[in-house]
Formats: sequence, structure tokens, C-alpha cells
Amino acid sequence: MTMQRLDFLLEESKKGRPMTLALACPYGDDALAAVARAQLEGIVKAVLIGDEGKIRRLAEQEGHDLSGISVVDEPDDDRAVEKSVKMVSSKEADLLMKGLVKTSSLLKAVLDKEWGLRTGSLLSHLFLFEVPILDGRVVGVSDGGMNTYPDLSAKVKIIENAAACYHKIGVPQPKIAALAAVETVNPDMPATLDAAALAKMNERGQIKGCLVDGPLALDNAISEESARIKGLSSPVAGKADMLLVPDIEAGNFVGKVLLYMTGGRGAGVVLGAKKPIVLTSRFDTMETKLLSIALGALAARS
Ligand code: COD
Repeated sequence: MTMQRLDFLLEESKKGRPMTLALACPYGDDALAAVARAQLEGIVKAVLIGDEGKIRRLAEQEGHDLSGISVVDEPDDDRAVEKSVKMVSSKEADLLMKGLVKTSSLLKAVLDKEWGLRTGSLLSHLFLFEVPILDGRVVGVSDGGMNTYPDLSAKVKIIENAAACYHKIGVPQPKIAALAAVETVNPDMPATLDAAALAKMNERGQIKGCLVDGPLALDNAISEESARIKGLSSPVAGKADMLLVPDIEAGNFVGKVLLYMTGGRGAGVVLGAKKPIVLTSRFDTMETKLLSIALGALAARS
């Protein structure tokens, strides 16, 4: 069974208590619209941290109802990011969201040794995509957002972070394809060596809570027909829930192709920190932002 459509994230995240979300610098890129909607739907209780005058003007211009939403006035962007991160590290908020601020600035604040959200483990980004051309099938990609060129140990952590998130959204044994350009081990292609090692580590119980196979090429990770033609029989080939990509470039390209060239929807979150971080890009639609908040809210549950 593969996951279909991302709407279940909205349904599930409405159940139980709304999570308190700290949104840093909520200016003009649909983040405010998505948070206002998430508050209305009972998914989150939002706190907006930024220039209060600007936030209220924007809400009025765009017609967002801020009643019930708290605003912390901090006109300086760096200090607004710091305050937002501190709200989460002090447990005043259950999850963090990036508004109109550079991804690297937010991540650097999250990694601050004194007041950041480090846990001693690796932080990694997971993006779930709903792919129309596959009848709405949900395919995850990690890590196309945070870790640039992960080594084998980092890839293990990326898988573990993703598996823990899949468990929280109701997939007890996610099928993870360790991607490479080919499905055979080739000593000249390091991604195939890491993928084979990860598959073996999973088989031997060194990586738990998921099924990992690799190396797999994108086609035989996703398409059962392609896996059959290549003679691959494994519980993962053709049925992958998540693609473990070799580096940020591969992850970013796959993700952007799915969003911008297939008209898909997505939901993205940074995992492995004290609490999840909703990290969408300026170009993501309001819908993708709302789905990301729902994913973050589910991942924030203990
Ligand atoms: N998890 C935990 N700790 C980390 C991580 C991580 N993923 N990355 C770095 N650290 C720690 C290091 O151990 C070190 O203690 C400190 O943070 C600084 O490490 P650097 O110098 O390697 O990292 P930075 O601060 O220069 O950059 C970290 C970023 C996450 C900002 C950087 O890796 C980055 O820019 N990633 C890409 C983000 C991006 O642009 N995404 C957009 C794609 S759409």
C-alpha cells in the first residue's frame, strides 16, 4: 500500500490540541495566509514574530483575520528569528515556521549552540510530494533542503529522522529507496556504494523502523513495471514511500520537478531538532505551506 493524497495531513492534524506555532517574519509570501487558515482549521495556535505594524497592515490588505493570533513586535529580522527560535527552545511553542527570511539565516539560528534547537543529532529536511501523474501518490524526498553532501553516517540519520516522522503520520514501516543513477553497485559511483551499505545495514537491524533498498534508480524506485523489467524484486522497488537522495542538488531537482513540472503539491519539514521546523520557500503555494504546517504539527506531537 502506498500513501495517496496529502489531504490526510489536514484531517489528522485537526484532531487533538492545536500545536503552538511560532512564525518568524510573516511578511507577504502566503505564509501569513497559510497560518491564518491553519489557525481557523484548529491545526495550530499561531504566534507571529516580526514588525507588528507591518504584519497588521499586511493582514488588513490581504484580508486575514488575526483574532486569536498573538503578535510579538520585533522589527529587526535577525532578532525576530532569534525570538522565534527561543520560543520553541523554551517550550512556549511546539513548532517553528520560516516566513520571509533567508533559509540559511533561520537554519543558522536553529543550530545556535546556546539557544538553538539542537538535540545532538543531525537535522534533516523531509519533503512529501503528491504526484498527480501517479494518481496522487505521495512520495517523500530527503534531504533536498538542509544537508548538502551527506556521508554514510549522515544518510543513516536522514533515514532515521524520516522514519520517525512517517511513524507519526501513520506509516509504521516506510519503504525507503536509496537512490543512485543506476540500480547496480558501481565502485566508480559513490552513491551506489552508500546505497548498498544502507540496504545491508537495514537488513541487519542497524537501521530500524523502515525498509531500505538500494541502489535503486528513480524509475525502478517508483514504478513497479520498471522494477519488473529490471528484474528487481524487493519490498521497496517500485513501491518506495521515500527517496533518499545522494545530495542536496539531486533532492532539490527531484522536488522542484515534482512541484513545478508535474503540478504537484507538497509538504516540507525539518526534522531531528527539538521540535519540527516548517521550512517552505517563497515560491511555494499557500496550499503547500498549509500542508507543511499540518505535517509539522503532526511531527510535533509526542
Ligand atoms: N544537523 C545538525 N547540526 C548541524 C547540521 C545539521 N544538519 N549542519 C551543520 N550543523 C552544525 C555543525 O555540526 C556545526 O557545529 C555548526 O552547525 C556549523 O556547521 P557548518 O559550518 O557546517 O554549517 P553552517 O552554519 O555554515 O551551515 C549550516 C546550514 C544548514 C545553514 C548549511 O548546511 C546550509 O546552508 N544548507 C543548505 C540550506 C539551503 O540553502 N537550503 C535551501 C535549499 S531549497
